[in-house]
Amino acid sequence: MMGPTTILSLLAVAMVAVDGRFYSKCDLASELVSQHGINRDDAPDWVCMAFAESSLNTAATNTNSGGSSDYGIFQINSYWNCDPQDGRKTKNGCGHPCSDYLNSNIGDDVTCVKQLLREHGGWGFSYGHGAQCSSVTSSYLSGCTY
Ligand SMILES: [Ca+2]
Repeated sequence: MMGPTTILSLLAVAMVAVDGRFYSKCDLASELVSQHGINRDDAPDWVCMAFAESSLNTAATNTNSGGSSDYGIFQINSYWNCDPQDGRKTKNGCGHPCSDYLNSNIGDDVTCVKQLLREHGGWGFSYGHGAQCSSVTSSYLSGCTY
């Protein structure tokens, strides 16, 4: 059942999607493998993580309790991994303005997540992956061609 609160939050997500794009699971898997060098065997983890973090919306933003924000399809964090360009000094580990992680080109987003995977030795940096994807298998993308 979708109550009024659910419908309002869906509208809120839709309104910030103006310059972004909603992927399907299959489209994202296909693009990751064919254009961004992701191993086919790793595609379920990537797509599940993105779905958990953003519902596959490249324009998704969320504010964290500590005051930082998360950006885009992989919810890249403004304190650690991008520059919010609002005067705050941040670590900006991936070296991009956070706004680069809200558009429909996910190439730079993928590059940042690849860097995080190397630095952390796996998906431990992603709350969404830990919560929903730790036992994901290829069946997550059954029916997809990728
Ligand atoms: Ca981007």
